[in-house]
Amino acid sequence: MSKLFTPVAAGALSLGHRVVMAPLTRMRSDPGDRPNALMRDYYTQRASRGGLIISEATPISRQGYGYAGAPGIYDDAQIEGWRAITDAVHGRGGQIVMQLWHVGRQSHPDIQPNGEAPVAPSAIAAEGYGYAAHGPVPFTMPRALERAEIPGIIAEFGAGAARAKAAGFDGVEIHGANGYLPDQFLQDGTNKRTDDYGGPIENRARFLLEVTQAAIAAFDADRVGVRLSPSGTYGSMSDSDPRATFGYVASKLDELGIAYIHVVEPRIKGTELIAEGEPIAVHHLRALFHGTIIAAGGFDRAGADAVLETGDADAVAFGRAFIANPDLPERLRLGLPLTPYDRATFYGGDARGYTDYPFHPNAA
Ligand code: 8OZ
Repeated sequence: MSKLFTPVAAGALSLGHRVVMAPLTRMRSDPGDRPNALMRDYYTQRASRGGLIISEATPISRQGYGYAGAPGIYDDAQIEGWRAITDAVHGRGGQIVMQLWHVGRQSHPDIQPNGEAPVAPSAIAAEGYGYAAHGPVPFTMPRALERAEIPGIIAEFGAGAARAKAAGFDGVEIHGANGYLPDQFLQDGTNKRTDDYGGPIENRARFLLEVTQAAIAAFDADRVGVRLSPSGTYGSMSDSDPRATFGYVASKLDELGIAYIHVVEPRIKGTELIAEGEPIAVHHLRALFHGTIIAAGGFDRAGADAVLETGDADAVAFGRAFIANPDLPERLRLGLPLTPYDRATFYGGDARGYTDYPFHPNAA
Protein backbone atom coordinates (compact mmCIF):
# COMPACT_ATOMS: atom_id res chain seq x y z
CA MET A 1 0.00 0.00 0.00
CA SER A 2 1.18 3.52 -0.83
CA LYS A 3 2.50 5.53 2.09
CA LEU A 4 1.32 8.68 0.31
CA PHE A 5 -2.14 8.22 1.82
CA THR A 6 -1.10 7.41 5.36
CA PRO A 7 -0.93 10.03 8.12
CA VAL A 8 2.26 11.68 9.29
CA ALA A 9 3.12 14.45 11.74
CA ALA A 10 5.21 17.50 10.89
CA GLY A 11 5.89 18.97 14.31
CA ALA A 12 2.50 20.12 15.63
CA LEU A 13 0.88 19.70 12.20
CA SER A 14 -1.02 16.44 11.67
CA LEU A 15 -1.14 15.46 8.03
CA GLY A 16 -3.84 12.98 7.03
CA HIS A 17 -2.00 12.29 3.77
CA ARG A 18 1.38 13.28 2.37
CA VAL A 19 0.44 15.16 -0.81
CA VAL A 20 1.56 18.70 0.09
CA MET A 21 0.71 21.74 -2.02
CA ALA A 22 4.02 23.44 -2.87
CA PRO A 23 4.44 27.22 -2.56
CA LEU A 24 3.47 28.73 -5.93
CA THR A 25 3.94 32.34 -7.03
CA ARG A 26 0.76 33.36 -8.90
CA MET A 27 0.84 37.19 -8.66
CA ARG A 28 -2.87 37.93 -8.42
CA SER A 29 -3.18 40.04 -5.27
CA ASP A 30 -5.07 43.32 -4.92
CA PRO A 31 -3.55 46.81 -4.69
CA GLY A 32 -1.68 47.21 -1.41
CA ASP A 33 -0.42 43.62 -1.94
CA ARG A 34 -3.59 42.37 -0.26
CA PRO A 35 -4.94 38.85 -0.66
CA ASN A 36 -8.39 38.84 -2.26
CA ALA A 37 -11.49 36.69 -2.73
CA LEU A 38 -10.14 35.14 -5.95
CA MET A 39 -7.10 33.90 -4.02
CA ARG A 40 -9.40 32.59 -1.29
CA ASP A 41 -11.32 30.56 -3.88
CA TYR A 42 -8.07 29.18 -5.34
CA TYR A 43 -6.78 27.99 -1.96
CA THR A 44 -10.21 26.70 -0.91
CA GLN A 45 -10.39 24.55 -4.06
CA ARG A 46 -7.00 23.02 -3.23
CA ALA A 47 -7.68 22.35 0.46
CA SER A 48 -8.35 18.76 1.48
CA ARG A 49 -9.04 16.96 4.72
CA GLY A 50 -5.70 16.44 6.44
CA GLY A 51 -3.85 18.15 3.56
CA LEU A 52 -1.09 20.70 4.02
CA ILE A 53 -0.91 23.80 1.83
CA ILE A 54 2.17 26.01 1.75
CA SER A 55 1.18 29.50 0.66
CA GLU A 56 2.76 31.29 -2.25
CA ALA A 57 5.96 33.13 -1.28
CA THR A 58 4.93 36.21 0.69
CA PRO A 59 7.23 39.22 1.15
CA ILE A 60 7.88 40.35 4.73
CA SER A 61 8.78 43.88 3.60
CA ARG A 62 8.46 46.12 0.58
CA GLN A 63 12.21 45.69 0.14
CA GLY A 64 11.63 41.93 -0.04
CA TYR A 65 9.69 42.22 -3.34
CA GLY A 66 10.77 40.99 -6.74
CA TYR A 67 7.42 40.18 -8.33
CA ALA A 68 4.57 42.69 -8.50
CA GLY A 69 1.27 41.09 -7.60
CA ALA A 70 2.69 38.88 -4.85
CA PRO A 71 0.58 39.27 -1.70
CA GLY A 72 2.39 40.69 1.35
CA ILE A 73 2.51 40.18 5.10
CA TYR A 74 4.34 43.40 6.00
CA ASP A 75 1.27 45.45 6.86
CA ASP A 76 -1.60 44.79 9.29
CA ALA A 77 -4.05 45.68 6.50
CA GLN A 78 -2.99 42.45 4.75
CA ILE A 79 -4.11 40.24 7.66
CA GLU A 80 -7.84 40.32 6.92
CA GLY A 81 -7.57 38.86 3.41
CA TRP A 82 -5.30 36.11 4.66
CA ARG A 83 -7.75 35.38 7.50
CA ALA A 84 -10.47 34.67 4.95
CA ILE A 85 -8.12 32.19 3.26
CA THR A 86 -7.05 30.37 6.44
CA ASP A 87 -10.67 30.17 7.64
CA ALA A 88 -11.77 28.64 4.33
CA VAL A 89 -8.92 26.11 4.28
CA HIS A 90 -9.65 25.11 7.89
CA GLY A 91 -13.34 24.84 7.02
CA ARG A 92 -12.43 22.07 4.57
CA GLY A 93 -10.33 20.25 7.16
CA GLY A 94 -6.99 21.39 5.78
CA GLN A 95 -3.97 23.20 7.19
CA ILE A 96 -1.97 26.05 5.72
CA VAL A 97 1.41 27.55 6.52
CA MET A 98 2.67 30.84 5.12
CA GLN A 99 5.93 30.99 3.22
CA LEU A 100 7.89 34.09 4.33
CA TRP A 101 9.98 35.71 1.58
CA HIS A 102 12.66 38.29 0.97
CA VAL A 103 14.06 38.18 -2.59
CA GLY A 104 17.30 40.06 -1.83
CA ARG A 105 19.09 40.73 -5.12
CA GLN A 106 16.38 39.11 -7.31
CA SER A 107 14.70 42.46 -7.83
CA HIS A 108 14.93 45.78 -9.65
CA PRO A 109 14.66 49.47 -8.65
CA ASP A 110 11.25 49.62 -10.41
CA ILE A 111 9.92 47.12 -7.83
CA GLN A 112 11.80 48.54 -4.83
CA PRO A 113 10.58 51.32 -2.51
CA ASN A 114 11.74 54.76 -3.73
CA GLY A 115 13.41 53.19 -6.78
CA GLU A 116 16.36 52.05 -4.69
CA ALA A 117 18.76 49.26 -5.59
CA PRO A 118 17.81 45.81 -4.26
CA VAL A 119 19.91 44.53 -1.35
CA ALA A 120 22.10 41.45 -0.94
CA PRO A 121 24.93 40.12 1.23
CA SER A 122 27.40 41.33 -1.42
CA ALA A 123 27.25 43.52 -4.53
CA ILE A 124 27.04 40.71 -7.09
CA ALA A 125 24.20 40.65 -9.63
CA ALA A 126 22.03 37.67 -10.58
CA GLU A 127 20.96 36.84 -14.10
CA GLY A 128 17.26 36.66 -14.75
CA TYR A 129 14.11 38.73 -14.59
CA GLY A 130 11.78 40.07 -11.97
CA TYR A 131 8.31 41.45 -12.63
CA ALA A 132 7.50 45.12 -12.17
CA ALA A 133 3.90 46.30 -12.52
CA HIS A 134 4.76 47.31 -16.10
CA GLY A 135 6.32 43.95 -17.03
CA PRO A 136 9.55 41.92 -16.81
CA VAL A 137 12.71 43.74 -15.70
CA PRO A 138 16.25 42.31 -15.57
CA PHE A 139 17.78 41.88 -12.13
CA THR A 140 20.14 44.75 -11.37
CA MET A 141 23.32 45.18 -9.32
CA PRO A 142 22.36 44.97 -5.63
CA ARG A 143 23.72 47.08 -2.82
CA ALA A 144 25.61 45.12 -0.13
CA LEU A 145 23.74 45.35 3.17
CA GLU A 146 25.38 47.30 5.98
CA ARG A 147 26.01 45.15 9.05
CA ALA A 148 23.67 47.44 11.02
CA GLU A 149 20.72 46.78 8.64
CA ILE A 150 20.68 43.02 9.17
CA PRO A 151 18.90 42.82 12.56
CA GLY A 152 16.05 44.93 11.16
CA ILE A 153 15.42 42.46 8.32
CA ILE A 154 15.47 39.54 10.76
CA ALA A 155 12.94 41.42 12.90
CA GLU A 156 10.74 41.88 9.80
CA PHE A 157 10.68 38.11 9.31
CA GLY A 158 9.60 37.84 12.96
CA ALA A 159 6.88 40.45 12.51
CA GLY A 160 5.69 38.66 9.37
CA ALA A 161 5.43 35.41 11.35
CA ALA A 162 3.45 37.18 14.07
CA ARG A 163 1.04 38.60 11.47
CA ALA A 164 0.70 35.16 9.89
CA LYS A 165 -0.29 33.85 13.30
CA ALA A 166 -2.82 36.66 13.72
CA ALA A 167 -4.21 35.72 10.29
CA GLY A 168 -4.84 32.14 11.45
CA PHE A 169 -1.99 30.30 9.75
CA ASP A 170 -0.96 26.96 11.24
CA GLY A 171 2.71 27.86 10.96
CA VAL A 172 5.30 29.50 8.74
CA GLU A 173 7.93 28.31 6.30
CA ILE A 174 11.08 30.38 5.79
CA HIS A 175 11.92 30.63 2.08
CA GLY A 176 15.56 29.64 2.34
CA ALA A 177 15.71 28.29 -1.23
CA ASN A 178 15.97 29.34 -4.87
CA GLY A 179 18.55 32.10 -4.54
CA TYR A 180 16.55 34.53 -2.40
CA LEU A 181 18.04 36.49 0.50
CA PRO A 182 18.64 33.73 3.09
CA ASP A 183 20.11 31.48 0.35
CA GLN A 184 22.28 34.39 -0.85
CA PHE A 185 23.79 34.52 2.64
CA LEU A 186 24.24 30.73 2.80
CA GLN A 187 26.09 30.05 -0.43
CA ASP A 188 29.61 31.34 -0.94
CA GLY A 189 29.10 32.35 -4.57
CA THR A 190 26.89 35.23 -3.38
CA ASN A 191 28.30 35.95 0.08
CA LYS A 192 31.72 37.63 0.11
CA ARG A 193 31.19 39.42 3.43
CA THR A 194 34.04 39.80 5.87
CA ASP A 195 31.89 40.41 8.98
CA ASP A 196 30.19 37.80 11.18
CA TYR A 197 27.57 37.07 8.45
CA GLY A 198 30.19 35.98 5.86
CA GLY A 199 33.18 33.70 5.49
CA PRO A 200 32.94 30.26 7.13
CA ILE A 201 29.63 28.39 7.00
CA GLU A 202 29.05 29.12 10.70
CA ASN A 203 28.83 32.79 9.67
CA ARG A 204 27.02 32.35 6.34
CA ALA A 205 24.27 30.33 8.04
CA ARG A 206 23.80 32.93 10.77
CA PHE A 207 21.20 34.94 8.84
CA LEU A 208 18.94 31.96 8.06
CA LEU A 209 19.24 30.60 11.58
CA GLU A 210 18.41 33.96 13.17
CA VAL A 211 15.45 34.38 10.81
CA THR A 212 14.27 30.91 11.85
CA GLN A 213 14.63 31.84 15.51
CA ALA A 214 12.60 35.00 14.91
CA ALA A 215 9.82 32.84 13.45
CA ILE A 216 10.11 30.47 16.43
CA ALA A 217 9.53 33.45 18.73
CA ALA A 218 6.13 33.97 17.03
CA PHE A 219 5.13 30.32 16.55
CA ASP A 220 6.72 27.51 18.53
CA ALA A 221 9.49 25.58 16.74
CA ASP A 222 7.04 22.77 15.99
CA ARG A 223 5.13 25.11 13.64
CA VAL A 224 8.14 26.42 11.71
CA GLY A 225 9.61 24.90 8.55
CA VAL A 226 12.48 25.93 6.27
CA ARG A 227 12.75 25.41 2.51
CA LEU A 228 16.20 24.71 1.08
CA SER A 229 17.49 24.05 -2.43
CA PRO A 230 20.91 22.42 -2.09
CA SER A 231 22.95 22.97 -5.25
CA GLY A 232 20.05 24.63 -7.05
CA THR A 233 21.40 27.07 -9.63
CA TYR A 234 18.28 29.21 -10.14
CA GLY A 235 19.13 32.87 -9.48
CA SER A 236 22.80 32.38 -10.52
CA MET A 237 23.54 30.50 -7.31
CA SER A 238 26.70 28.55 -6.55
CA ASP A 239 28.55 27.14 -3.59
CA SER A 240 32.02 25.61 -3.48
CA ASP A 241 30.87 22.80 -1.14
CA PRO A 242 27.08 22.35 -1.11
CA ARG A 243 27.28 19.09 0.85
CA ALA A 244 29.07 20.80 3.73
CA THR A 245 26.99 23.99 3.52
CA PHE A 246 23.60 22.31 3.54
CA GLY A 247 24.71 19.56 5.90
CA TYR A 248 25.66 22.20 8.45
CA VAL A 249 22.35 24.02 7.97
CA ALA A 250 20.31 20.82 8.38
CA SER A 251 22.19 19.94 11.60
CA LYS A 252 21.62 23.38 13.08
CA LEU A 253 17.92 23.36 12.12
CA ASP A 254 17.71 19.93 13.75
CA GLU A 255 19.07 21.45 16.97
CA LEU A 256 16.38 24.15 16.79
CA GLY A 257 13.75 21.39 16.69
CA ILE A 258 11.72 22.83 13.82
CA ALA A 259 8.74 20.96 12.37
CA TYR A 260 10.19 20.23 8.96
CA ILE A 261 12.66 20.99 6.24
CA HIS A 262 11.34 21.21 2.70
CA VAL A 263 14.01 20.26 0.21
CA VAL A 264 14.01 21.08 -3.50
CA GLU A 265 15.89 18.37 -5.36
CA PRO A 266 18.57 19.88 -7.62
CA ARG A 267 17.04 18.27 -10.70
CA ILE A 268 14.81 21.32 -11.10
CA LYS A 269 16.34 24.38 -12.77
CA GLY A 270 14.01 27.34 -12.37
CA THR A 271 10.83 25.87 -13.72
CA GLU A 272 12.40 23.23 -15.99
CA LEU A 273 13.08 19.62 -15.14
CA ILE A 274 16.76 19.15 -16.09
CA ALA A 275 17.36 15.54 -15.13
CA GLU A 276 15.44 12.55 -14.00
CA GLY A 277 17.17 10.75 -11.20
CA GLU A 278 17.26 9.59 -7.65
CA PRO A 279 16.46 12.25 -5.04
CA ILE A 280 19.94 12.95 -3.69
CA ALA A 281 19.46 16.01 -1.49
CA VAL A 282 16.92 14.45 0.87
CA HIS A 283 19.05 11.30 1.08
CA HIS A 284 22.05 13.31 2.27
CA LEU A 285 20.07 15.46 4.73
CA ARG A 286 18.03 12.61 6.21
CA ALA A 287 21.04 11.52 8.27
CA LEU A 288 21.37 15.01 9.75
CA PHE A 289 17.80 16.17 10.28
CA HIS A 290 15.46 14.13 12.47
CA GLY A 291 12.23 16.06 11.98
CA THR A 292 9.91 15.72 9.01
CA ILE A 293 11.34 16.06 5.50
CA ILE A 294 9.19 17.24 2.60
CA ALA A 295 10.73 16.54 -0.83
CA ALA A 296 9.94 18.70 -3.87
CA GLY A 297 11.07 18.98 -7.45
CA GLY A 298 9.13 17.41 -10.29
CA PHE A 299 7.81 14.32 -8.50
CA ASP A 300 5.04 12.23 -10.01
CA ARG A 301 3.02 9.58 -8.16
CA ALA A 302 5.61 6.83 -8.76
CA GLY A 303 8.53 9.05 -7.74
CA ALA A 304 6.65 10.15 -4.63
CA ASP A 305 5.92 6.54 -3.64
CA ALA A 306 9.59 5.67 -4.19
CA VAL A 307 11.04 8.48 -2.07
CA LEU A 308 8.60 7.74 0.77
CA GLU A 309 9.49 4.05 0.56
CA THR A 310 13.23 4.74 1.02
CA GLY A 311 12.40 6.80 4.11
CA ASP A 312 14.44 9.75 2.82
CA ALA A 313 11.30 11.91 2.82
CA ASP A 314 8.07 11.86 4.83
CA ALA A 315 5.89 13.87 2.46
CA VAL A 316 6.09 15.19 -1.11
CA ALA A 317 5.22 18.66 -2.39
CA PHE A 318 3.60 19.03 -5.81
CA GLY A 319 3.53 22.35 -7.64
CA ARG A 320 2.56 22.39 -11.30
CA ALA A 321 0.24 19.39 -10.93
CA PHE A 322 -1.59 21.21 -8.12
CA ILE A 323 -2.03 24.31 -10.30
CA ALA A 324 -4.00 22.34 -12.87
CA ASN A 325 -5.67 19.83 -10.52
CA PRO A 326 -7.42 21.35 -7.53
CA ASP A 327 -8.34 17.83 -6.39
CA LEU A 328 -4.80 16.47 -6.86
CA PRO A 329 -4.70 14.32 -3.68
CA GLU A 330 -7.88 12.50 -4.70
CA ARG A 331 -6.73 12.09 -8.29
CA LEU A 332 -3.43 10.58 -7.14
CA ARG A 333 -5.19 8.34 -4.65
CA LEU A 334 -7.65 7.02 -7.21
CA GLY A 335 -5.17 6.96 -10.11
CA LEU A 336 -7.29 9.40 -12.13
CA PRO A 337 -5.75 11.23 -15.11
CA LEU A 338 -4.27 14.69 -14.48
CA THR A 339 -5.27 17.83 -16.36
CA PRO A 340 -2.21 19.38 -18.07
CA TYR A 341 -1.17 22.85 -16.89
CA ASP A 342 -1.01 26.01 -18.99
CA ARG A 343 2.24 27.87 -18.28
CA ALA A 344 0.95 31.06 -19.94
CA THR A 345 -1.42 31.66 -17.02
CA PHE A 346 1.00 30.85 -14.18
CA TYR A 347 1.97 34.44 -13.31
CA GLY A 348 -0.55 37.24 -13.01
CA GLY A 349 -3.97 37.60 -14.64
CA ASP A 350 -7.40 36.58 -13.47
CA ALA A 351 -9.47 33.47 -12.81
CA ARG A 352 -8.37 31.94 -16.10
CA GLY A 353 -5.76 29.25 -15.43
CA TYR A 354 -6.25 29.86 -11.71
CA THR A 355 -9.66 28.87 -10.39
CA ASP A 356 -11.16 27.42 -13.60
CA TYR A 357 -9.32 24.08 -13.71
CA PRO A 358 -11.94 21.32 -13.40
CA PHE A 359 -12.48 18.86 -10.56
CA HIS A 360 -12.62 15.26 -11.73
CA PRO A 361 -16.20 13.95 -11.64
CA ASN A 362 -14.99 10.75 -9.94
CA ALA A 363 -12.97 12.51 -7.23
CA ALA A 364 -14.84 12.87 -3.97
C1 8OZ B 1 8.61 31.59 -10.03
C2 8OZ B 1 8.37 32.91 -10.28
C3 8OZ B 1 8.53 33.85 -9.29
C4 8OZ B 1 8.95 33.44 -8.04
C5 8OZ B 1 10.62 30.58 -6.26
C6 8OZ B 1 9.13 32.22 -5.33
O1 8OZ B 1 11.29 30.20 -7.21
C7 8OZ B 1 9.62 31.67 -6.42
C8 8OZ B 1 9.19 32.10 -7.77
C9 8OZ B 1 9.02 31.17 -8.79
O2 8OZ B 1 10.79 30.09 -5.13
